[in-house]
Amino acid sequence: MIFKRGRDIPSSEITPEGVYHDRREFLRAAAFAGLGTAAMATGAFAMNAAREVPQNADEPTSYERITHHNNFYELGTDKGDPAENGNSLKTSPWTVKVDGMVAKPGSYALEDFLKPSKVEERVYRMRCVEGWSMVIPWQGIPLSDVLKRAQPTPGAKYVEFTTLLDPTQLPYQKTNVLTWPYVEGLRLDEAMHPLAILATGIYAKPLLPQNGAPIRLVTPWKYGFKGCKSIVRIRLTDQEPVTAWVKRKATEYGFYANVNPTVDHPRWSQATENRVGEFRRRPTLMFNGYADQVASLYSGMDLRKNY
Ligand SMILES: Nc1nc2c(c(=O)[nH]1)N[C@H]1C(S)=C(S)[C@@H](COP(=O)(O)O)O[C@H]1N2
Ligand SMILES: [Mo]
Repeated sequence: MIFKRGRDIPSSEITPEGVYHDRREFLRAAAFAGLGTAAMATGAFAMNAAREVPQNADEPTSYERITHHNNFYELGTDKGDPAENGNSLKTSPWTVKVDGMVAKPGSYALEDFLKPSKVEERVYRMRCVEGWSMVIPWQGIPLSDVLKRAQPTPGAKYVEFTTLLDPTQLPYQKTNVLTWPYVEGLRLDEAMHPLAILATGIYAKPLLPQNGAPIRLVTPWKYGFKGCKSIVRIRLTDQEPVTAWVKRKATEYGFYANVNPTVDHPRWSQATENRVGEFRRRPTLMFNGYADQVASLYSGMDLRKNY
């Protein structure tokens, strides 16, 4: 079959390299997303380009597993807790505030926050720092969209993300497993990278509370804890954000948190991973397999020091 890239297809519709690794996976993903022929054609176009990069075969993880094996400590520390306790989180109405070092700060109802952007389909490998991994078909908007709209001022260097603070909705905020609210951060250039998205759905369904409804960060080249859930605030700053995990144990959970099979966690190896649902462990890939896209962000940096 020959696909042509239509002239009328905006570049924002082109699936980024490394998302679809083979035709089978692409067609499955396209089918559940209900993509039209034009989008299918562009997907296939990108798929052919991506084929030059060897990738391991990546079957999307089942919806059942994606929604029942979670880390969301505000809803409990066992993997099954967030699915069980998620009902207490009220995800509508929802407000997202964008502030700090931006020319256009604002507080938006979620619908208005999303409206100017086109929701995109991204099938990403995800790797938890604890050693498990999944392949998740996300829907979301590029984080760069939101940042461009807010217009960071020249001194802005970092982006901080904050989860809702409300112990009535997130009952484990009454405990001190972490310092609440959960805070994460990225360098501004990382946040502007096209792979970084704010996700609102999985398998074309709105996010469930356990996955960080109604909107959460996704940075597939980093360990899962960067993916701040149920975000209420995005703040631009000139200081490296002090993240919840850096506060908890900076020697074990660094600010960068790039997936790196050659830098072990102090208490375990990061060389291999357990893809949830699989029996045999797989080798972990540098930057979780996204090195071609993101390695240049870290050129000249000592990744042992900046873990
Ligand atoms: N607010 C908040 N966000 C969070 C966490 C958390 O405990 N609280 N856990 C992180 C960790 S450690 C991982 S691995 C991912 C898991 O996302 P998932 O459950 O959607 O797979 O969420 C991240 N985001
Ligand atoms: Mo994690």
